[in-house]
Amino acid sequence: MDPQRAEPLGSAELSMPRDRLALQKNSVCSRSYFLVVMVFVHVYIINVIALLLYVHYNNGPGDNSGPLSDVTSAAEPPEVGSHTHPPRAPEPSVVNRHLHRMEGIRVGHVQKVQLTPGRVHEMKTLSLKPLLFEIPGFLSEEECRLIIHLAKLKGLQESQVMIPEGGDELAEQLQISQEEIFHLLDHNRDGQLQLKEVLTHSRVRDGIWLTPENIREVYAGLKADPDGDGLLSLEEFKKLNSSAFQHFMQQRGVEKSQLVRNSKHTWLYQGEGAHHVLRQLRQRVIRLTRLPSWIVENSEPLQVVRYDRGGHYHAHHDSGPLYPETVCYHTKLTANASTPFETSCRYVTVLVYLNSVPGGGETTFPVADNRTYEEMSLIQNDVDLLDTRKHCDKGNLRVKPTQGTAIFWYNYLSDGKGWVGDLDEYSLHGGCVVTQGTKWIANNWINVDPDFHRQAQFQQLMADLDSREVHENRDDELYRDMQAERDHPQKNKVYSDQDLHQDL
Ligand SMILES: [Ca+2]
Ligand SMILES: [Ca+2]
Repeated sequence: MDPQRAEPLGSAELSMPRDRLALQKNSVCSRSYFLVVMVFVHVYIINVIALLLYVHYNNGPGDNSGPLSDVTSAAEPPEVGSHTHPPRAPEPSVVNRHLHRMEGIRVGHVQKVQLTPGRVHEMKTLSLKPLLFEIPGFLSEEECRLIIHLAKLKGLQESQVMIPEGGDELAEQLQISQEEIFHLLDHNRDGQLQLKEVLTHSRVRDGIWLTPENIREVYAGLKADPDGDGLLSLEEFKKLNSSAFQHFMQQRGVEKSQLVRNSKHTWLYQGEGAHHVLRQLRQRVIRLTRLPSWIVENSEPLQVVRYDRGGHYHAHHDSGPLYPETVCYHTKLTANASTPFETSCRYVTVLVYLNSVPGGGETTFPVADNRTYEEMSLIQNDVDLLDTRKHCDKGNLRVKPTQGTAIFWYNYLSDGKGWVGDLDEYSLHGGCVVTQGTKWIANNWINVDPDFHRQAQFQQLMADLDSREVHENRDDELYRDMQAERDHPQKNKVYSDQDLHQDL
């Protein structure tokens, strides 16, 4: 393209020799001949330049403003396992830097979606904050049973192990004084620490889920609140060792029910060569979310979770907030920077219920479609909306586990330009305690770096690895290593998917 650009350049260049030729029409033949040759040379060079420009702009995204211009090759679909796939056409979403986002319309709205040949599914809007949908019959009974079977063959591990003490070291490293911690915790700045201010802090730090009763128990055990007003003053707080809480709880004995989550899980590879049901599930997720296959194919493997009776997962976000310094686990290798904040950048969660649970086990969205979101108001007196063992019934929305039903939601808002924006705090959710039977679910997370440039670099890296045929399961291994490191910093145990393939 771009004849407009090439043409003025060409005519300007050509005009000079033409004039000269006219002025020197009486010159000797050899000189005229020389000029004609020169004109030819000029035309030739201009043609070459025009051709180069044509090639450049045609291969390019057609817009050389901003970061798009140098991610052309990265934006090509990486063609995971391209040696066995038919070539895919470049997706417009790549070029336009636009991720599809469903319209919720209104709560209760039902839209029809075609996910499998010859069948139309119904997708119902459950909430707008977060944007949450329910799709009954997303998986068949047989597919659900098979995925459970594959997970059992692979073997499941505890989802949360006790986190060793280390809070003091961190505080020392950061050189934060007790007084500074006190002021950070004193959210309402009244010079006293209320129970909920202490609770919020404790959970983040050590993964033990403290209830208001636990806190009172710890206060009594450590004689931390001598005036007995249920509040910690700065003086009272200063006398407390910052790891005293955890010491106390551990000596007392922490049961699984007191952890943030109580379940077992495993990861199932979904890339090339995986079981056809797992491949189909991934394709169905692509059709459901309408996100580019090159993003979905390079996202985390399928996580299968089992909650036994008494199992739960207190309310949480699937991904973290985004600060300028935040890097995503999946693009960390390409980010080429050491930053203090890391998160999983799970743009979308697709959760499928693999069985119908006889009692409990609902997925709760405690603040769905709430008018406001405020972290501190999640705990009011003794009602803790985050507590899925005690207060699931007080949340705004609960989804009952029904075999084959999928729910999916966006953990991040849009940035207004078609890419990923801020964390949607309303996506807070948890697994209510299972009171009867066992609950099996499968999670597919779609990872997108909010930094478009880094996501593109990541895609390029994956495409390069693939073209070198480094390892057929390299993306899965990449994720598995990250996940293992995150879940079990001490053990870092990595399971082989080859075992699974051989078993099948
Ligand atoms: Ca306070
Ligand atoms: Ca007190």
